[in-house]
This record gives sequence, structure tokens and C-alpha cells, in this order.
Amino acid sequence: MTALLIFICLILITIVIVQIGKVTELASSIRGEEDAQMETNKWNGMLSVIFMVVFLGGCIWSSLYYKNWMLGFGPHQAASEHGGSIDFLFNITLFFTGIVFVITHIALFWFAWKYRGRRGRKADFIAHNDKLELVWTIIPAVVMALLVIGGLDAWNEIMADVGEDEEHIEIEATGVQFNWLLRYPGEDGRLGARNYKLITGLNPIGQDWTDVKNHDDFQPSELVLPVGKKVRVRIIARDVLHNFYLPHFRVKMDAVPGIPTYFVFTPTKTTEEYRKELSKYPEYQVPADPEDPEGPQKWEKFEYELACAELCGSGHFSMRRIVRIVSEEEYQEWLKQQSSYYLGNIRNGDEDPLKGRILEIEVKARAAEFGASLKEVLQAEDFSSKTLPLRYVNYETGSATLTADSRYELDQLAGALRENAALRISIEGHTDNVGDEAANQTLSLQRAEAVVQYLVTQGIPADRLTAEGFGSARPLSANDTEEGRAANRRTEFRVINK
Ligand SMILES: [Cu+2]
Repeated sequence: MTALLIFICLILITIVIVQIGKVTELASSIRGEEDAQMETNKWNGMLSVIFMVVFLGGCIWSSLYYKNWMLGFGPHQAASEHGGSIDFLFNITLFFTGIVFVITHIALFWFAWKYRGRRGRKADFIAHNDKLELVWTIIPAVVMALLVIGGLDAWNEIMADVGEDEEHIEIEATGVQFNWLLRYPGEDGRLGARNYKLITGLNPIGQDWTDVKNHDDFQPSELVLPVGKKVRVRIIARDVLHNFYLPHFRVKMDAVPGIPTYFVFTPTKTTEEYRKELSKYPEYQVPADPEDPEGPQKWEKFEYELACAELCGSGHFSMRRIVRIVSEEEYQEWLKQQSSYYLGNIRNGDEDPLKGRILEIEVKARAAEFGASLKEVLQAEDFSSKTLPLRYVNYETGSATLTADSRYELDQLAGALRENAALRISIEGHTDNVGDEAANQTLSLQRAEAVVQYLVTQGIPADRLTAEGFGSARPLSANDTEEGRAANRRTEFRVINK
């Protein structure tokens, strides 16, 4: 608003000057040419000085008025390790160009007044002056060189890539009209391969599902990072130019289709800490929602943000994302809540090239699940009444032959038996009620025996294992639905002794 007023004033002053010029031109035809010319010179000189005072006064006033909006001043502090050096470079450049700006403008307008044309005065003619040329070439050259060298130095430092073994988090941001697709590496700490040819509606960044590194990658809707940890962001675009912009961290890098770029930065202040700093400034001590004066203040509602800084199309504005900087503990907590994109959206669907195969990540999850429930049973007082399902032990249809993928859970069980040398268990087979009961009884026993047999081949003494078959005598649920029957066809084990 104020800037607009100043602009309007400047335009009005210019119009007045032009009008006065026209009036004096008219007057010159009435009075003598030379008299009129002198009069014009005087007026132009005087107006130049007035303009200079108003203009420079306006500049100084507005820079003081907006000083809190400068990088590194007031509430506009950098929240990353390298941010300070960027702010310093901006401000030092502004400082030197500011000095030159003020001096040249004073000289320009003051000289226009001082050396205006007057009767009997003749202009000096200087053909050449080595000293003057040297001064006004060397001084700007030295200042420029210092600024450029300082800038390059800071840039090289900021763009230094992470070392091979350096601890860091690597994430990926893909710009797409109009969204940022964020990807985190999951537990293995490594992002999986991608290929634009694999992009589909379900696979928005073209992840290659045959690469196991992709299996635990997840795509969160907000950018959450721990404070004080180096972050390397892989930046790329899927359609047009975008720009990955984290203003508070002084991070800004083009996202270019086909050319991956990157940025490394270390956040230094959590969202909470930054809010606390903002709470000291009056401009943040106002209600966040003007309609609700009693509600939370602006600083309480502050969030870091990720924006697109390239005008990439009509939905450009919607590329804003919230960025949360949290403590290491909170970050680990958040990581636990995230789930693999592959397992949630692709696994065993039409686009899964690994359909029907057991994956390492699933084996791990099952092992963790099994370990937790076994521990619970072993710690229980009345352990002998507890049975544990062998959820992933399966047989070929109608037979007692174990399927190949059953071994993962059985290996886990064998491991537990090895660890607890006193542990004795009973393997119990159950079926649904379809078919002949006597046959079911036999089959359930044979299946339990197959499990015992497998455990024996794993080195578990046979006298620690018992096999029992119950046929359909102990259903878990009603046998009148397919789900019910599936739940009833099961193998369990019971702890006899520990
Ligand atoms: Cu964009």
C-alpha cells in the first residue's frame, strides 16, 4: 500500500515537471529565447533537487519500514545450517549496491542543479582522464569480484554433496502438475529404482517393483524431517519445470523433467522452536483468524512450507505442502506410522510383477509378528492353555505336503525351539467340515505330522514335539461361509512345557 502511494507520488511529480516544461516552452516564444532557456534550466535544476530529496527520502523510509522483511532480520530468520550464509550474501550485496545507489543519485540530481546552463558559463571539455577511468573501473571491479567469489564459495559449500559414508536422510520430491510427490526410503534407508516408462495411475513416479529397495518406500502427504540431520533431496519433475522451494530453509532448486537435481540441507530449528521465536514479534501476536479474535495467535499457527517457485500452470498454488521439523524421537514415531506404498497399493494386484511370491519385507513382518506373540505366550502364567496359530503354514490342496512358503514361519518356530531348550510343544491340525469327517481327521493329523517332520529336519529332537489331528471338531468360527471355513482350516501349536 505504502509502496503504491510512493509510486503514485513519483508519477504526479513527473507529470508536473512535463507540464512546467510545456509552459516554459510557450513562454519562450513570447519572451526572448535565451531568457526563457535560463529560466527553464533553473526550474529543471530545482525540480531535480526536490525530486532527489523526495525520492531518496522515500527509499530510506521504505527500507526502514520494511526492514523486518529482509532475510535474516526480525522474524525472517533462516532455519537451516547454510541459511545464514545466504542471508549474509544477500545483505552484503544490498549494502554495497545501496551505497552506490545513494551516491550516484545524489550526484545525478545535485549536478543537474549545480551545473545547470547559465549565461556566460561554458562547459569544460575533458577528452580523457586516466586516473578517473582507473578509479571508476577498479573500485567496482574489486567489489564485484569479492561479492562473486563470496557467492561462489557459499554456493560450493551449500552444493557439496553428502559423502559416501556420511549419515544423512535421502528423500525424493517429484514435481507434477499440480502436486509434489514425496518419497521416503523406508527402513532400508535407500530409495528404489524408477523409470518413467513404468508410470501408471497407480504408480505415479514409475517405481520399479522388481527392485526390493522400492518395497518399503513410502509416499507421505507432508514433509516431516528431524532437526539437526543432513537431508539430501532428489528433485525431479514429471511434466514441466517446477521449483522445489523451502523458503525458511533457504532451499530453492529447479525440478527439471529428465534431469535429476539435488539439494543438501540441515534443518536447525523445529517447528515448535521457530514458533516460539516468532511469538516475540508484534506482527505474529495477532489472531491467526481475524474473525476469531479470541482464537490462537498467528505464531501458534505457523507452519514451515514447501512451495513450487516456478509458475507451472493454473493449479500452481496448490503445490503448497506443510513441512514439519521435529525432534529425532518424534521423527522415529512418525516413521513407524508410515506404511509402504507398494504393500498398500500394488502388492498382489494386477500391476505387481512379484504376485504370488513371498517377499523379504513380508517375511520380516511375519517374523516380528510371530516373535511378539510367542514371547507373550512364554511369559504368560498359564501358558499351557494358550495356543498360537501358524498363520502362514499352508499345504497343497487336499494333501499334507507343505507349500514352499510355509518354511519361513516354521524356521522361525525352529529357532524359538532352539533358543528355549526346555520348550516342548504340540502341533495341532484342524480342518473345516467339508467332506468325510474320518478323512478330515486323518488329513489334520497328517498335516500336523508334516510340520513335526519339518521341525525334525531342522534339528529339533522329535521327543520335544507331538502331533495331533482334530479334524473339524474344534472350529474357530461357523462353517457356513468361505471365510469361516478358511479360518477353521489351520495349524496351531500349544506350549506343553517351557
Ligand atoms: Cu509447480
